[in-house]
Amino acid sequence: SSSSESADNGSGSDTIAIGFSQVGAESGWRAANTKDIQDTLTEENGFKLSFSDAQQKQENQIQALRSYIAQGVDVLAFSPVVETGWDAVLQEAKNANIPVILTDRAVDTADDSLYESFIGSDFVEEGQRAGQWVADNFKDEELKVVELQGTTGSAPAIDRKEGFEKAIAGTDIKVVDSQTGDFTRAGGKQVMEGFLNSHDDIDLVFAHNDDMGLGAIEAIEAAGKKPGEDIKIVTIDAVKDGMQALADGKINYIVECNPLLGADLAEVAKKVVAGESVEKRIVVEDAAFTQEEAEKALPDRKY
Ligand code: GYE
Repeated sequence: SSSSESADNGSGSDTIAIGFSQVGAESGWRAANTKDIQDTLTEENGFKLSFSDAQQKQENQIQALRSYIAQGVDVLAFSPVVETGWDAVLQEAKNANIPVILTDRAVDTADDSLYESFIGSDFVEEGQRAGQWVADNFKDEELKVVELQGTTGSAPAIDRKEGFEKAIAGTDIKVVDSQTGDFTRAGGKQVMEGFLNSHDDIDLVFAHNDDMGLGAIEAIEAAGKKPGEDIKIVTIDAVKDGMQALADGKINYIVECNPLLGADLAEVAKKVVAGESVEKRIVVEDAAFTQEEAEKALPDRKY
């Protein structure tokens, strides 16, 4: 069994060997998520964590998962960079009797017995809340929106787009352009520069994360316009830099995405290894912030 393997590999029979494949280091959100996982899955807490950064490449994640399977870890966890293309490696884990826990992002698979649990936010709802704020505040206006999408094919990019579109359906709020900025600040800046060149009448930016919104702020300022006033900005995540820009009036609204998934992951991993049943889907709760609320929340913000 997997627990006797953990005794064999010298980590002690009570220690859980866990292999974690992280998406990358693309954003402030990701940095907070990585720190929380590394701070929680400690030896003190009963874990021997092997951690790797896939630099936003699926092939790197598959390679990392295969090497953890070969090492015979007790449990695998990962945040899948994109939704599709996991069935083969998940089947390999299953054949090796190694349970898999998904954190943060979902996979798209016909066979959901290939993983034990998925811990993370409801991204459709996040997009919907962002769109609802726009609809509530500008419902009687013709509004031209540009969208900075997250990584193509990733669960948060697909779902946030869908949720936002649902919320603005039937209004005069129109998404006139939408491209990926790969969840990075540099990507957001570059795509926003292109948008500013091809549209002279942008009213609002919907960015799938704070970092791309922060990149858009740079592009808007370089074009001689005022972010938050001439061009409104709505983002998702609520990491420190985003919250600061919100409090400073450069962003108008942020829907939170909670990156602190370590505690839930530790609990689910312990249960799975002990053979106890776990919930298939654990939805993490998110808040949302206006400019005034960001100002109040900032001093106590942990990430
Ligand atoms: O919103 C973004 C990060 O998967 C929820 O990935 C996560 C997203 C997060 O790059 O900042």
